[in-house]
Amino acid sequence: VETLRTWEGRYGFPTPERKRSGHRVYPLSVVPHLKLVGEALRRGHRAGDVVGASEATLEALLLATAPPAGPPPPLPPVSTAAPTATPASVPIANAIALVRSYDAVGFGHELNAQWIARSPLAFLSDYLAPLTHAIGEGWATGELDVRHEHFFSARISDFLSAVRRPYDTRAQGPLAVLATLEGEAHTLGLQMCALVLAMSGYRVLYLGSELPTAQIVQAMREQAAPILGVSVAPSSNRSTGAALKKLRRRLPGTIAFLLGGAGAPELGAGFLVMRDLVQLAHWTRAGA
Ligand code: B12
Repeated sequence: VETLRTWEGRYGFPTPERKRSGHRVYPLSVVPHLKLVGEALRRGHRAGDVVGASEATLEALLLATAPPAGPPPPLPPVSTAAPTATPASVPIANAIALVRSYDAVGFGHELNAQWIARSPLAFLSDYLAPLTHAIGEGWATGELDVRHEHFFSARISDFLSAVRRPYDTRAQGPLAVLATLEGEAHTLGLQMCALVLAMSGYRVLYLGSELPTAQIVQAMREQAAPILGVSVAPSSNRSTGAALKKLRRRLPGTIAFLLGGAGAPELGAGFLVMRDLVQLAHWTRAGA
């Protein structure tokens, strides 16, 4: 009942009838609608996106995100403790075990559980970014191999695209073009950046990895985009700084050029280097 009251206050649904005493009474007719909301939440959609939605919208959403046919999958080994009481290392260790055993279904459940347990920004900053770095550590120490990293990267890339979709459909803000330069294959940081921008209402033109600078310039022109975001991993070489400066010179000075990723060089004026996603979120809130 507590939850229903919160939803009513926040999203205007469900609306109860009132007894003479003032107590709320929920009509039975609202139950099917509530079940649809419950199922959408169970599949990882956020309350803000589904609680106020009509039954028709929810049905369409559930159809689009239908789980594969067959018996329900076993529950993943998620800690039952309250999220705040769980040390960050526990969910990370869980996730690594699921990656190591290529348990796509279990890992999907774990990602959904972590997504629901935190705000989107906390999910990215406190869970997914440390998990991605832990995968890198495991890879470097030989505990994991590149096949595990590929499995992980593919799952995360799918997950980030899926959770971004509802924000993309509603976004009406300035357009941000996102890409990595030639030779740069790391895209997960860029996808995280795309999600933060979309959540803040920015439109995102996500162009992925290894894009020649001339192509980036052309896309920016065609779309009259005011923002460019480029991600640089620590494996990038020395020529990256020069390529970024060249790209900057080919763009109008009014364009906000965001640089992120652990290998992003400090290039001075003309670049906004963001060391983490919280910084990016602040930037978007400040109205860019
Ligand atoms: C996944 C991965 C890969 C995948 C990438 C798949 C994909 N689709 O992205 C593949 C297999 C392709 C790969 C390849 C390589 N990789 Co790699 N990779 C990783 C791993 C595990 C994750 C990388 C990642 O996504 N990090 C992104 C985020 C989580 O971290 P971040 O850079 O700190 O960014 C944060 C912020 O800056 C922000 N952000 C990021 N980008 C942007 C952009 C903007 C605009 C903004 C505002 C913010 C922002 O978001 C993040 C959240 O906090 C890392 C481990 C690690 N520690 O990162 C190794 C790692 C980066 N890779 C490494 C290496 C060596 C390589 C290879 C050279 C391996 C090889 N011998 O072939 C190649 C290079 C390929 C290339 N040409 O680029 C090393 C680099 C070491 C170094 N200092 O040189 C690392 C650190 C692994 C390790 N521990 O050894 N890799």
